Amino acid sequence: MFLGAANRTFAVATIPALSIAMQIQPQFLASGDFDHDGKQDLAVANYNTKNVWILTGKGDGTFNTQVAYDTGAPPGGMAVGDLNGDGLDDLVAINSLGTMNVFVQKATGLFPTPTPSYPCHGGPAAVVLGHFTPDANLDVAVSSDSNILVTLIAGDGAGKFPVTPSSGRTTGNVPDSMATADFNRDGLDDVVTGNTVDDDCSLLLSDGSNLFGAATSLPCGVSPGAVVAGDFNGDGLPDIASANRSTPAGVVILLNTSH
Ligand SMILES: [Ca+2]
Ligand SMILES: [Ca+2]
Ligand SMILES: [Ca+2]
Ligand SMILES: [Ca+2]
Repeated sequence: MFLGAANRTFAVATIPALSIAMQIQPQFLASGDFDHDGKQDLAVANYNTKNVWILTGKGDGTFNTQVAYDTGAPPGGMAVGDLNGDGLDDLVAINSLGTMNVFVQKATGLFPTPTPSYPCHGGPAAVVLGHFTPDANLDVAVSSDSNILVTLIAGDGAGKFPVTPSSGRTTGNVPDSMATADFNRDGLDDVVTGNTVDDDCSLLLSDGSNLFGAATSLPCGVSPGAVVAGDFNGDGLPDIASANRSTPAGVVILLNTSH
């Protein structure tokens, strides 16, 4: 772990439990305040042991002993947001069974057990939270690298996902990474996937239903293994950057021209 310092160098610290427990195969990390004490905590998705660890932060760069939550299947990507509007960070974790585990923070901190799970189709690759439908509730989008699609899972504003998601929208092959922003500035968040086999990105605009609109292919280099959204030219419109892991390797910037 690297601690930020005023001179922008970093001091290296390692969480011993993570460095010695190799058999747990940590697959993904997310941060949030999961016990609402004002100190940042870590969530660790452990692929081999099929659980998520929560390490509550002490506020000095060290962490308390983990609390483990079973996920029933090897977890992969995670995302943090406030699913029920109570101001407390919640967590979703997708797993290899094609479901997502939902962690809604209790008033007393941390999460109830067992963790409820909801279907999200196929072998999920990436997950993001956003306002994809025209209500105030936070929703989930999951990309599947086995089914080559993105699924929209509408939240009910109480931390539940009662509507079985539609079969999803086809993307380019294989949507290993995903990012979200309101790319067309219509008030609904949209998603973009990085497709490592088709060498493109898929832009899926929210159309106000419980399904994204059909994907548009964007040229974003060769084998884009990661994609992020951000306003890189300061015009107020979210742009896209992708990291390309095949020759020619590099980062491609797609500036948003939808004024
Ligand atoms: Ca905390
Ligand atoms: Ca919450
Ligand atoms: Ca939009
Ligand atoms: Ca821009």
